[in-house]
Amino acid sequence: MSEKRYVHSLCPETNDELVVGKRPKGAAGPKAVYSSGKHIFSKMGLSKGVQILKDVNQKKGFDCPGCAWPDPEERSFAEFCENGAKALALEGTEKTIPASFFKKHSVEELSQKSDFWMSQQGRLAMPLYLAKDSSHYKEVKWDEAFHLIANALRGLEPNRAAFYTSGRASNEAAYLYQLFVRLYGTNNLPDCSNMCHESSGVALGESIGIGKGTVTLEDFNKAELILIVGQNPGTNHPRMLTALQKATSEGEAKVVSINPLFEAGTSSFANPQNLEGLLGVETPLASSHIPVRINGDVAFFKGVIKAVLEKANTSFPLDENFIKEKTKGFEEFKEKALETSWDDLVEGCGVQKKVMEELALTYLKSNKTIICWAMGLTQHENAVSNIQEIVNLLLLKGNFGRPGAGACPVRGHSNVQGDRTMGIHEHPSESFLENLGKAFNFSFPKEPGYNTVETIKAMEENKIDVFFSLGGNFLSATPDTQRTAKAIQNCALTAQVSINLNRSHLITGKEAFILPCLARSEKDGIQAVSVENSMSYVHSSKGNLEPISSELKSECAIISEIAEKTLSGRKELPKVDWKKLRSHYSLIRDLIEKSIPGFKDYNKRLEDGFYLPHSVRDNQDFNTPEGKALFTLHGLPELGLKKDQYLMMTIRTHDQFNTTIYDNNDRYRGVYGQRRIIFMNPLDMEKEGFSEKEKLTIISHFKGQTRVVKNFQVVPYDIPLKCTATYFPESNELVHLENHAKKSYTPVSKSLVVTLERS
Ligand SMILES: Nc1nc2c(c(=O)[nH]1)N[C@H]1C(S)=C(S)[C@@H](COP(=O)(O)OP(=O)(O)OC[C@H]3O[C@@H](n4cnc5c(=O)[nH]c(N)nc54)[C@H](O)[C@@H]3O)O[C@H]1N2
Ligand SMILES: Nc1nc2c(c(=O)[nH]1)N[C@H]1C(S)=C(S)[C@@H](COP(=O)(O)OP(=O)(O)OC[C@H]3O[C@@H](n4cnc5c(=O)[nH]c(N)nc54)[C@H](O)[C@@H]3O)O[C@H]1N2
Ligand SMILES: [Mo]
Repeated sequence: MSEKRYVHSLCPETNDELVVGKRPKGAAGPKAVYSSGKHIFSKMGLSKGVQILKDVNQKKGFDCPGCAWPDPEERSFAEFCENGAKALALEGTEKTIPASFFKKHSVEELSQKSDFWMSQQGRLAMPLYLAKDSSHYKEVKWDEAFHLIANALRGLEPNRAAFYTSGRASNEAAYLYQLFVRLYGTNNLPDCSNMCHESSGVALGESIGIGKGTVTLEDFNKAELILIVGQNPGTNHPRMLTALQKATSEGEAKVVSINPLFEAGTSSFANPQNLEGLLGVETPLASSHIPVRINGDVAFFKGVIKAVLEKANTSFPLDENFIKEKTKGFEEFKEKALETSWDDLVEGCGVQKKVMEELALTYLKSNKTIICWAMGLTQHENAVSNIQEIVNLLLLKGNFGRPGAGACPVRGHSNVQGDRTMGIHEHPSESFLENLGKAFNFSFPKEPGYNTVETIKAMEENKIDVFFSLGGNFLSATPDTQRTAKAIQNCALTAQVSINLNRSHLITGKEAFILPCLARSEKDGIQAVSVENSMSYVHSSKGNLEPISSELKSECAIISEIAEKTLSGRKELPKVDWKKLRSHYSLIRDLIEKSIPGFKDYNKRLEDGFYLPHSVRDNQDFNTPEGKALFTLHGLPELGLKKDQYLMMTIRTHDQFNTTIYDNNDRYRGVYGQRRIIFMNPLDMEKEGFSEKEKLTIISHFKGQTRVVKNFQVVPYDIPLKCTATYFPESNELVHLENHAKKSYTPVSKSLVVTLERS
């Protein structure tokens, strides 16, 4: 094996100049419209650009490949946002990567390029193969690729293969994939959810008996109070701002943001879907902002709960009836909550007692409260506690299964929730396997498989030979990049279904494949697929653009061909007509209907769309073992920062979708030209003697071990003392693999303990 091929850069530095500018007061407005247009029309020309924007998120069109925020019943003519436009521009680009590109550039050479450069190269247009010991990818025929992958799988004990999914796969693709993997004989189905909202699923599952959010979009118009916790909607769910604007201007909702940063989107918003917004007239959104310190949320919500319990009275009571009829554990919960000392709570969250008391009063006065959250809560060691404290607070006033109230984990990838419903889960529930088993009259494997963190460890221990990836960018999205890179290289074969080039194509097993697929916005013959949004609403999605290359296959076609070749001749397995399924997705939906509850008349109901049944939302039924919603008890997380240590969160800029980098700017935070930066409070900078733009080495500490990255430029920022922030994925090298949330195994990418030195 040529050692050289395996010396790679994992996140190369660039020499681009960092410019620190002014931060805008609010989000969207004319600049967002300009930016959308720039991305779309420069990459795909006017007529294709208009075509793509006309159909995105429309009823007969296709689902935006960006985030999982739902579409309103009444659609605007332009039902997309600036960042959706960037995602569309990337998949709708006219540029493809020719075979000559891979002849010219070796894998080693490509790995020296930045993520931004990679995303600018255009769409992958033909299947590619990196043979053992070779330095360059070369074009390969689909049949040969399928044959080689199937052969590698056929020779294996099934648990020596792992099958990753990123949350963009459609319901049909995800269902076929999990069916194939389980027939093959394993539950090794790690997915991006493991790094994302897994903590929400675990927490809600335990507390209220269902791992999904309990509100619909209509609830936002009825709510009296909406808390936005650990989430940056202006960048990551921009269409949520329209819902918040409606809730505050047409409804009566008060919006409170709880975040170390006062993000532009939550402060105010100029809705580009109406004339005032286009001209830049802003609606203030959050009535107040509470700058909690990083990972201060358990302490903060415990404080609010304590004050709610102390201040509840006959004018503003708890929902005693709900507590009595529908919950368990209240008495002990109340006793413990009242015992915690205010000093510990204030120290734990960095917020004054008075502020927690004020929010408690506002909460008591509101009859309908929604609490929203995202990665600011799910990516901590105590992430499950964070979310369960939110549930505790909601339970006190019976904010479940009522209009205008509930829990709203705001999902990331556009179909990440649907993929889970389809069975993309390394630890499927008994009832899921039972239903699948009945549909196929077969006993599927029960032994839990590897989640994302466990997959990397298994690779490290040489327990995985074949790694298959349905979308995503496993290397760059996962923690401990150096270690993960070595682990991946232990595999004999890696294969990825992708639409554009990314770093996981460059850090591979001994043999590797890139299998290019159709994007959401492209025509897949006459077939439509379906997706489920963040609020359990299932609807169809049908691309309208001509595919960029005739060589592309749909995800369903790729999966079913590999399944067919891998499983052929295994007489003990139930018969599945893979060929027929790939030419008629309606038949896949028939199978889904047969094996997953809630999909009755799936094909018929698809065009209009439908909500999946939801025990809590529909009937206030809590399917926990006790049959009630549970009040849960949580200690305060250890603070334990040494004098020279800081907490660091890794967050997204305004110009990226996870590991896909659209540009090097973060307009809403006033940062331009460079991504290798660290935000710091000016008082902390002064204490350390750091000046603006100075280059720092960041050292993370976990259980006596360290990880180091260099040359991150300091940007002074309005962030709580002792808190810092860097961008993902540049700082993933700092996240120790074993540093993950309790119970959910979600990597702790939001509260790293770091020390800082001059580079
Ligand atoms: N344009 C665009 N859209 C996206 C994505 C994208 O990358 N780009 N990614 C998609 C995906 S997969 C996901 S999961 C979502 C992610 O959506 P977000 O969760 O909004 O993404 P992050 O940038 O990780 O932002 C986390 C927010 O939490 C705050 N925060 C961090 N630590 C804490 C804490 O301890 N407590 C509190 N209260 N707040 C904290 C940060 O300041 C930041 O505002 O967005 C989805 N949508
Ligand atoms: N430090 C740190 N790490 C994090 C996070 C963080 O906040 N901080 N966030 C975590 C979160 S929330 C998530 S969800 C993960 C994301 O993890 P992933 O989902 O694995 O990563 P993405 O960057 O979204 O994947 C991008 C790639 O998907 C492929 N792709 C795009 N569209 C399609 C399509 O339609 N079909 C197929 N087959 N492929 C497609 C493209 O080739 C693109 O390069 O990262 C996690 N990692
Ligand atoms: Mo995510």
